Amino acid sequence: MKRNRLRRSLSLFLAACLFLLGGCSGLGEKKNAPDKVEFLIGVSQANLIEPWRIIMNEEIRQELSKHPEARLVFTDAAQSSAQQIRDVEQLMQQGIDLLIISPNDSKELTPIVAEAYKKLPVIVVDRAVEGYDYTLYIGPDNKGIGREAGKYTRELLGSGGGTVVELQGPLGVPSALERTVGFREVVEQHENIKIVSATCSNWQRDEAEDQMTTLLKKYPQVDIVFAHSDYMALGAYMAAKKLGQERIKIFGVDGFVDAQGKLPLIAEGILSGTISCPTGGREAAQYAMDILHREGGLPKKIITRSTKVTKATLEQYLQARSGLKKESENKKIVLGFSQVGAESDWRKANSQSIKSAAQADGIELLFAEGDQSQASQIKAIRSFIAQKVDVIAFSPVVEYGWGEVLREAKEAGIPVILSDRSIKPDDDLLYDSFIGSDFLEEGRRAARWLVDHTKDRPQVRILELEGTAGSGPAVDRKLGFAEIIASHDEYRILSSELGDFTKASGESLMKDALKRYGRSIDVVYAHNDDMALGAIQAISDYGLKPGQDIIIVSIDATAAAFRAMISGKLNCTVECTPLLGPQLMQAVKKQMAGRQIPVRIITSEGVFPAEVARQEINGRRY
Ligand code: GYE
Repeated sequence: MKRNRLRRSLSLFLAACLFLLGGCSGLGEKKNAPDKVEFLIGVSQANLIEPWRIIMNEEIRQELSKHPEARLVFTDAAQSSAQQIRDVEQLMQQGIDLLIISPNDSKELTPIVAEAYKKLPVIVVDRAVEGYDYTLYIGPDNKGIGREAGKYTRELLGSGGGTVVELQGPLGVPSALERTVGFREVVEQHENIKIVSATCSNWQRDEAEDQMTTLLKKYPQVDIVFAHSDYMALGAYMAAKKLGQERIKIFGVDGFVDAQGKLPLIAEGILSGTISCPTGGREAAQYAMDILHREGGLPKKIITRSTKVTKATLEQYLQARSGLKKESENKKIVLGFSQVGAESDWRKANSQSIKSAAQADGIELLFAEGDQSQASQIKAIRSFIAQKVDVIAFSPVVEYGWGEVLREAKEAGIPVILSDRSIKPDDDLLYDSFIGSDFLEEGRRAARWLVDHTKDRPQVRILELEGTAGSGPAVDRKLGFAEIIASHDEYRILSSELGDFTKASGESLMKDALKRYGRSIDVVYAHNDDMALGAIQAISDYGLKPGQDIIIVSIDATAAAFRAMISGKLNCTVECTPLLGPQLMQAVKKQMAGRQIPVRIITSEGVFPAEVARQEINGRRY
């Protein structure tokens, strides 16, 4: 009986892949081909021996089949970087309008991706490339997947511990390496858990079966198997079954559904569970059309969400994947938003963006103004819970202290989206997505500009004006800046002063610092433009020329900062866009449609030195 079930599950799994493969073989085919194809999209795939990639291609094909104006061309590099480079060159020669690439190797493919990015939009999926020379990156959090697998392993074993087999993917591949690092971070904290592992060179089922057979003969007392893919987990199951060891609990990674939208490996108890790992194909196709149709609000990076799926949560998981929400679709969405305050031009632009995007999308917005106090925000969130809003979003004024109220929201069944700033500990089970900037990178960019701009000086003494204590942007902008200047001995921080992102705090801190340090201040690094503008005022009052006697670099890129650069008083501002409203509403609508939303959406940003201010200011939107 069970043998038939196994055979059926195996055939279902393979049928799912063959179905998808068959779908791929119609590459470039177009039913009811339109009169005029507007866009040609090239998809450069690293290989097609991994089921995960077959499914990624099929998701792209299925999503783009909704767009008759687009045609697809797929290439398969068959695990060769040299071949993939040739594939990209050939696609470029074919005149593609956009490239979707899943690199065979991050480092080897970085140059050709940067080359392509000079000429057309490039979406990188799964393995990233080095640097930021691409339009959009979409990928999973593989270390997070490993940690989730570690937590599940400990849950399955209980306090008594036991013996665990880890069937790894090829450790030369970042995804496998990160999964095992995350997994062991969690499991090795438990002294009663023994791990034995084996590596599978190509994520294949039959190799996993062979490896598992060898391990079971050597370690007959195995309790749990964690395989880096469901396909490999199936191989482990077949080995355990062959050796009469069905009691072993086996789980994998991926969580693909078959042609019927089911997950038989879990439904039929072949696997105890899986950690989902979206391929990013559907999202890549959706954003490709947004880019080609010049839609605004494009993020820079999207990290897809991975969740543990078991028989108990399977129905909810399948519904989230299909996006079929039982509730009536035409119900007006009610969004509760708790704002930090009105401390800066950036914040005012952020509030305006959220209000206008909600209005444009027909979302009822309950907007709670903050006074830069966590207590007020927690009170506002609790009021949203009491009002049973559909979704809660907020910009946490500080990183810590949100666990209790977010658990209350979770218990009330209300999804939470973080906008602008994030929380610590970063427990993404307490929120559904974080849409915001990479503050670490903003701090690095400010320092890189400064070093480039002052590298001939024998010494550079810096006054740092910090944002609100304990806030995500202040913490990370400080770290990012310090990381870059650490490798330049001639740069040193004279003093770091705690501000609160307001112009007034910038002015008073600068006034005090000038009394203490006078002309020994060479540079002011302000965590936002408003504090920089306050400092500029204090420097002028002191009798020095801001932007000349003292160089000033800040972050946000507000209109006032551009005006200050044009008047020669500010030297550079690093962009941190407040225009998060459209992306937030997109995420809210997807959440309400029952679709999974990325756990992290990082916005796209640039660096604006004074010399470009005049030409750029008219194009600015905040
Ligand atoms: O830089 C500052 C605002 O959280 C990124 O907060 C935001 C920061 C921004 O007050 O101007």
